[in-house]
Amino acid sequence: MNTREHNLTKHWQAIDAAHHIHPFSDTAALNKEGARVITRADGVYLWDSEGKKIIDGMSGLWCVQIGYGNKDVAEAGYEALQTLPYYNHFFKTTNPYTAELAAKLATLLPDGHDRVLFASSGSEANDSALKLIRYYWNLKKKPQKKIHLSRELSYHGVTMAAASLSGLTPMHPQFDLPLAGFEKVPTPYWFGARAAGYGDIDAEEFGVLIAGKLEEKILELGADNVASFSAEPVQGAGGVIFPPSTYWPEINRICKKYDVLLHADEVITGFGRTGEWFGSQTYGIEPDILTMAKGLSSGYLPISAISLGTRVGDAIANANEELVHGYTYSGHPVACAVALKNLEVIQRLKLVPRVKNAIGPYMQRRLREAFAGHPIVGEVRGLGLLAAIELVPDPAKRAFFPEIGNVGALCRNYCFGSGLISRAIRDTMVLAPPLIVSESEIEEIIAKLKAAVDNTARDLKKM
Ligand code: PXG
Repeated sequence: MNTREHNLTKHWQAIDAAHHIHPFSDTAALNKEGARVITRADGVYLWDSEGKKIIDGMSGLWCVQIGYGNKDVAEAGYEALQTLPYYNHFFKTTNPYTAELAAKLATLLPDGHDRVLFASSGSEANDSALKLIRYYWNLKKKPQKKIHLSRELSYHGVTMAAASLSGLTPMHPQFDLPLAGFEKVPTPYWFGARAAGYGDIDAEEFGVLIAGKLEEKILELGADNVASFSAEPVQGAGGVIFPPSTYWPEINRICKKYDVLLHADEVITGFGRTGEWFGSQTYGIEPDILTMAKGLSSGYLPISAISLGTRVGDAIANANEELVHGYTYSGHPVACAVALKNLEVIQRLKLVPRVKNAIGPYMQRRLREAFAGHPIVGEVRGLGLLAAIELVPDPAKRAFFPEIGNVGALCRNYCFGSGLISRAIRDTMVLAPPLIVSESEIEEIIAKLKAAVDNTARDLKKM
């Protein structure tokens, strides 16, 4: 080991521990251990300050669609920094980068989504979406439509409103959330259906049943009081939950029937992850409003957007009054230049059809082959470059480990130890590699994950 690097690791860990509070972390416990210091990245690989090479099975936080180190995107950012490092859109101004990006998005988004607003993170985009939903109903003279519905286990971000919208309950008590006016409905998590007391229900039947819970909730609250239903096309941080094919058509129907705006949170599913540009296109979702972030710039710079379908877009664009909303960094020119180049790279490399027809099906097939008949794997599910492996005590039973999360954490630690980043959500191992991942890199990811799951099974005396 290079001692200079080693000393620097200790130095960075020490100043980080003294001065930096990390997201979603137990600060005291982390500081005792010392944070891993990531110093560079290229393609699907990261390197830490000790020189260790790590394969990134999670695209950072589900965002680096084009992989790390893309020079075209770096140069587009550098050029914009030199040309127009900052200007805003508040006082009757725009700039070429922002206008071009807005127009480009209109060509990729679901039909009717011709107008966008910009922000800098997924949380901000969702917060903005909820404000725009409230404004829409005020414009329509239905100010009593104010309740925001969303699903259990959903993740929509951390601002006061986005955290209130989120259905992952541990996000609430520290902050006295949710705010008033946020209500939850169940999610179509078929693998967990038996454990949740739904018995041996068929997946497609379960999709209709769970969609029906939205209708029940709307009727209970009164359709006149319900503003919107927000959902991720595929739930990400809640456990990579793919809806049965019957679910979304029912949700479209119910939202239309009760005049509830449908908000698709595409922060993870946008930009090719499921084999189409947006998960709404994969599942035939007809959103009135859609939020995106992460893959919009492949994470190279912070930028997010809110797109408006015809109904909401027309109402807001023709309101004939000032829209009293916007951030200093809405449509930041450098972030827009980077996002625009990122979209060009995704198109030039044909990454979206590649995920749909080639690398996505390859990863899905190889994962199922690797874990077929494994003593602690209850299910392998996935679509495109998104997958989940359920670790369970007895694969025949579709029941969970009694102390949820311990086995997942054990397996994740084996992954880290072998130089693979995979995320454990409860006891579900999750993969979302960059869309540029090669077949041999998929093989490396699966071999490491398989070894980690085998080691976990041995520790549990199941192998
Ligand atoms: N919506 C969805 C669907 C997300 O996945 C957000 C909104 C919020 O985005 P920002 O940019 O405000 O973070 C997200 C973010 C995890 C993890 O551990 C997932 C996210 C963020 C951090 C960690 O899976 N998703």
